[in-house]
Amino acid sequence: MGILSKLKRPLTVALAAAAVFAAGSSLPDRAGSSGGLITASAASVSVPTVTGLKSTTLGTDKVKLTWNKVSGASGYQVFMQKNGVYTRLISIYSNTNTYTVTGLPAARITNLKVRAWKTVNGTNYFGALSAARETATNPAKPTGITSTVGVNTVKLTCKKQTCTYYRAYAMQSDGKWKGLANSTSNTITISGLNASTSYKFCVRAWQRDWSGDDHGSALSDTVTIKTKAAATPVAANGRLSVKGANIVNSKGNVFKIKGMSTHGIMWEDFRNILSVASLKVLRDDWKVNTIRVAMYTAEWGGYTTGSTYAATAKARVKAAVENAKSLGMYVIIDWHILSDGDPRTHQSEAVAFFKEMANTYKGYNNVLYEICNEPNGGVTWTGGIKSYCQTVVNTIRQYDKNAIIICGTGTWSQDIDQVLGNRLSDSNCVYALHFYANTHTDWLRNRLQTCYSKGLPVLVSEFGTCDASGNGGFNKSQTQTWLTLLDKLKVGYINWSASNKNETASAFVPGTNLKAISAGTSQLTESGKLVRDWYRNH
Ligand code: IDC
Repeated sequence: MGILSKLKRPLTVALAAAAVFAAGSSLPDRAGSSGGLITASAASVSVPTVTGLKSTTLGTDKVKLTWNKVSGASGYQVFMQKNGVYTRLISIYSNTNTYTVTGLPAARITNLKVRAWKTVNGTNYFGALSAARETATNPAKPTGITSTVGVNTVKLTCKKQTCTYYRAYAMQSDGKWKGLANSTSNTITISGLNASTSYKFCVRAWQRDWSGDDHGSALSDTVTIKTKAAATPVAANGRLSVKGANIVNSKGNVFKIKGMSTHGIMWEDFRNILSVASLKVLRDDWKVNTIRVAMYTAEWGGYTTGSTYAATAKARVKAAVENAKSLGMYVIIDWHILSDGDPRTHQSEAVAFFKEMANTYKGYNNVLYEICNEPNGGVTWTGGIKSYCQTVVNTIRQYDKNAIIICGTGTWSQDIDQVLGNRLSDSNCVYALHFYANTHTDWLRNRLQTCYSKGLPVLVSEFGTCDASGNGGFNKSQTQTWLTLLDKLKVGYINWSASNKNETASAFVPGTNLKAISAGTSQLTESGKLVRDWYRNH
């Protein structure tokens, strides 16, 4: 039988000892372990067991005990458990009911018991030991805090010390500390933080006692930490390139372009979406990684319709490239042919334009070139588009060896199948497939799947959620069927359009200030809501 269970016996234990004694000399150090034990006459003196033993931890080295007084007691003895044995700490020679244990180490589990005694006719009679009070001193204040800072996480490390666990706290806006994360090691990881945000943290060490109560240290000194800026799409992925039927990042992992296209940038209002503020909303709230800058060539105000228009368009393209670069977004410079049908109509202007662009942006890793939006009017891949593309690609490659070049295909960029077995010699080209969900359905999806399975790199550099006219016929389910397929193939897509024109394809309601769009859905059309929601979740 162990000493602990012996001590639990609810007996009146009498110890033979001198009537007068000095503390610690003639009273036993171990409860129930003295010689000269119970006598027949002693058994008649009853000393009740101490009850109501309570404690308050006072800092790192003291525990204050209180208990219910035993009536008629001559004094008390306080016992502390050491190496599994309750050993006497003190004999108190009066009927008092408090004692403060001092000189304890920090974070020390401290189990205490008290018993009363009565001295009758020179003999000391002891009550049983009380129930144990299980407590602990507080751990020391954590020191030496260092941090490892991430975008959404911070790891705090403090000097290792005695305790059960460490807890990190963050200062709230009301000035109060809020516990965030625990760790049994001296490194605590705090997650779920916002990027580019300053936080005040501190650490507290906790010691758990045997009854399950935790005793906290003083708070460490405060550390102020700013989380890192979120990696931008370009910072995270670097230069894109074509690998097999997909676009990959600089590490060779498949990268899915999720983009918004402007409407025509010759229109003052529509080009406003290219402001840093609005692009940032598209990047952060919409999860867009690519902006397509649609520079019409032949429509009103288009690049080929006059030198003033050309100069204006070029300046806007350049501003857009810089804004996208500053936000780490990919940008597509789109030679937006439409009514000019055959790309060869303005081939010489295209060559001059892309020569300048490639020379200017050869060192940029966020620029892609789309060299003919939508050939149409009967021109086929082999009947003119391919030769145009090869000429412009060769021009670009004189300067920029690395940028992806997007080549339009026949019938408003639907005839990707014409490219099968007839690709350009340049391996860093992708071929454009455009769809409008209420017009182009299974038959065009099947064409995509066939071409993809044969290894043709395709990019949906433009899609609408509605009729091909851009107005009417919003079709949510066809859009979702398309996007589901594209996600499965990891083929990128870019929505027409991030504009506020009063037409179904527009993402923003008429009147929206495109220069400073808001996050959230309050400015969005049905189409805008569908696209934003998809982009945020896929
Ligand atoms: C449409 C615009 C519309 C404009 C018209 C002509 O949405 O406001 O009046 O061009 O400039 C495309 C073209 C794209 C079209 C779009 C919708 O690439 O320029 O925009 N579309 O018709 N191909 C298929 C559809």
